[in-house]
Formats: sequence, structure tokens, C-alpha cells
Amino acid sequence: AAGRGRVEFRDVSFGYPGAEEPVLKDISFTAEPGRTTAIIGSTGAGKTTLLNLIPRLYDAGGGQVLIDGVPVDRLTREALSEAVAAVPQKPYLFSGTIASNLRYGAQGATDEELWEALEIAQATDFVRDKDGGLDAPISQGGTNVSGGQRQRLCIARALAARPSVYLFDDSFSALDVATDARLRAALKRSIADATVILVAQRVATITEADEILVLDDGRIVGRGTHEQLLETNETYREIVES
Ligand code: TTP
Ligand code: MG
Repeated sequence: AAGRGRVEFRDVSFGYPGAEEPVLKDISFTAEPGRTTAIIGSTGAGKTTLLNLIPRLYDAGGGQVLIDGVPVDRLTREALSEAVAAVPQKPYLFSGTIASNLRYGAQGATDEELWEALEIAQATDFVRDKDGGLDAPISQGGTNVSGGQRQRLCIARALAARPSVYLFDDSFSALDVATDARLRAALKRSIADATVILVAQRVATITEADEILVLDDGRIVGRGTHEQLLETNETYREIVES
């Protein structure tokens, strides 16, 4: 990816085909390289939908989504998939091996690079313990690994792709608190220059973000740091205290 990965939403609105109500309304923000932007909001607020507009799972109805100043619908699919790696809320593994799953989006990655990605994703131990290591079989849908292991393999897959923009949709929820903390510390060191946009429920995950966007019913109703929002934003306080 040539650019640095600055993601900008300009007055973005979006509604699912056939639905009457838009799911996202007047969304404007910028996620800068080297910074973590967190999105929080109650279930159904539109967090996943917002993330999905970046790799163009859907296109914005109004407004623009840009990466390094270029509207995403003017980027080739190849350029877009090089720039952005998303860890979806329901992470998916394909039938094959651990290595083939990690190389999805990173075909040229060496074994060493895969182990590095696994190390950051806190997945080294369980992959090493599996018969075959990187070549251990994964069944369709990844049903032969646990939910937390699946999450970490999908995080490692994103890391192996070396994008400039990382999207994490509630990607740390199946991890215990200690693993979550170790993983985020490792991420901070290893992808310090990337743009990170994450959706999170756990307060500890959010509080370390450089900027937090509070999404309510498809609108941004607050933005700032954890401390700023605690002082000024009722919706944020309710979410954090619940
Ligand atoms: P989401 O964007 O899925 O909301 P969310 O990610 O904030 O919720 P959660 O915390 O539970 O993950 O959905 C926003 C609205 O859009 C919601 O009313 C459901 C609707 N929707 C569809 O109609 N079709 C879809 O494919 C999706 C993903 C959501
Ligand atoms: Mg969601």
C-alpha cells in the first residue's frame, strides 16, 4: 500500500437495501495513522455497518469514505484489500491448514512472518501445541478451534497481511482480560504506524484509544478521550457503567 492509511468519513449516510430507516446518518470523522480510534455504542447502533463501508462490503448511500484522500470506490479491489485488513465480529476460518488461513491476503508471507504474526496475536503457544503446528488442519468454519483461538488466528491473519489500516470488530471479546491486555500491548508495539479502528465493549480496551466515537442509533453523539467523554457525555457514561 502506497499511502499511509488515513481513513476519512465525510457526511456518510447508509441504509440497507429495502430498509426504510438509514442505519448511519451524517457520519464524519478522521482516523489517523499511528492512532487508535475506538467506536462504542449499544447493540444495533451501527458499529459493524460503519466498519464494513471501509473495505466496501457495502457502499455509502451519501457522502464519502476516503483512504489517504481517495474515495474508496475509486480504488481498485486489489489496492483496497492491500490497504485494509478487517477482523470481523464473527471471525471465519476456511477449511485447510493454519498456514493457509493465515496466508489468506498474505500469499507471499514466509513461515517466519506467520510465526511473528502469531506471536503478536498471542497464539504461538496453542499453534505450537497442535499436531503439525502451522500445517495443523482447520475444519470448515474453524470448528476444531475455540472461539478465542479463532479470534486470535483471524487477528494473526490481519497482521500477516501488513495493511496500513486495521479494523477490529469486537475482536478481543472472547479473550480473557490478561490475554487481551498482552495482545493489545503487543499490537501497540508492532503496528505503531498503522491506522487502527476498533469496536470494543470492554472498558479497558476503549480507555487506551486516542479518540473514542460514541455511536447512538447511527449518529455520532460524542467524541473525545475517555476522560473527556466521562465528563461530558451521558450516553458514554451509561455505556461504560453498564
Ligand atoms: P450493526 O451495524 O450490526 O450494529 P452494531 O454492530 O452496532 O451492533 P452489535 O453491537 O450488536 O454488533 O447493525 C445496525 C443496524 O443495521 C441494525 O438495526 C441491524 C441492521 N443490519 C441489517 O439490516 N443488515 C445487516 O446486514 C447488518 C449487519 C445490520
Ligand atoms: Mg456489530
